[in-house]
Amino acid sequence: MTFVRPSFRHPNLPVNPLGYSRRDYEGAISTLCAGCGHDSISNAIVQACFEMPVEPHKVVKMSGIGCSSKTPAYYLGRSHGFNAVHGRMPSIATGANMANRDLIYLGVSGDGDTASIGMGQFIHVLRRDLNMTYVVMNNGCYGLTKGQDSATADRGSKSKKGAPNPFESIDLCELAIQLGVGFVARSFSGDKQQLVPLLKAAMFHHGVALIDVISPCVTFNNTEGSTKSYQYVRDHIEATGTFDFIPLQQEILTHYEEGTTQAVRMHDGSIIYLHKHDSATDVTNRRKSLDYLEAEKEKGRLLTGILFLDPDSCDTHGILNTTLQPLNTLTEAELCPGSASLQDINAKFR
Ligand SMILES: Cc1ncc(C[n+]2csc(CCOP(=O)(O)OP(=O)(O)O)c2C)c(N)n1
Ligand code: SF4
Repeated sequence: MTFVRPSFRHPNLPVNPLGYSRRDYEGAISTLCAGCGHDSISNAIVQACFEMPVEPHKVVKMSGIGCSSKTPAYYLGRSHGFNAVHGRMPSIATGANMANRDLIYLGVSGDGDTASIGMGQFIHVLRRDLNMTYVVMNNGCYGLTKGQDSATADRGSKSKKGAPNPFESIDLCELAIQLGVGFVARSFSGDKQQLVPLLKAAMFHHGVALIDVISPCVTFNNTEGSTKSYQYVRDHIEATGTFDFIPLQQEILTHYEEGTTQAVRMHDGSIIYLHKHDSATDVTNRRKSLDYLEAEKEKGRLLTGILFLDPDSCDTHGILNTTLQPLNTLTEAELCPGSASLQDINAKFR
């Protein structure tokens, strides 16, 4: 049996301004369980990259290990890819990004891959503010190894087999806001309308952009007692607002009523318009964002949308003041300017 998509395509498929059809952003046929939330996220990634549009060869897709980390095989078949070992995607992303800052870095991971074995790598890539989009496909369990509770499973939540989880859960978004991340969002795999613009905005953000996507595991964690099931999420979801992402090159047609809209200009001039449900929502204030998240949690609601946004954040290259030219294009003479230069550098540290 083959899972490779046939290359034949209808000659009149619609194309984006770069001349690519949606098919050019797809990958192999998914082997995940039918109904798995991760497949919906893969589709949203394809849609976002097609619509933005990005050149497929300008994207680097990376992951660790897990059902979620298998998904890069199912999208962006013409992009660069690296499937790291369990929980180690951030260090691979850091190395690649340091060598070539000119590409778009898209990492996907699971809640096990990120919040358990990969927690050390995760928090450090956040605090270093690597210029990448980091998507967590969060199902509250280790799907690939048959559904054990993960560190994001809520206390008291119960998967298909086993007892209610006795431990406190880790909220990846709160952690990211505390660590100074400039773009923090939460979404639901079943909400493509919200997820696609979120992905686009995240890829344009300068610095690390975290999107925690609740993505139900239909095989092991979609039961009545689970807080990561389709039913539970649908019953408890609340959004900071609906929003539009307008890339710099695009004509601005959006119009919202005064007083209900927050327009945030991104680093490159693109704009995010947040149409707020509640006029008290201010996603650019770190403390208020944390309060809002906690307040909704107390009400038993799952807050989605953009949770925190700092349009002026600076990525690792900016923090380290590296050259604008990608390091992998520097010549030997530029990289090794000679022992006199080395002595000068050493002298500055004495
Ligand atoms: C070093 C190491 N330890 C443990 C495993 C076994 N293992 C594979 S995937 C996984 C967890 C996957 O969970 P998650 O990241 O949430 O992804 P999901 O499958 O739920 O999408 C574990 C524990 C492994 N592959 N490597
Ligand atoms: S086991 Fe769960 S996470 Fe893995 S593919 Fe199946 S539904 Fe998705």
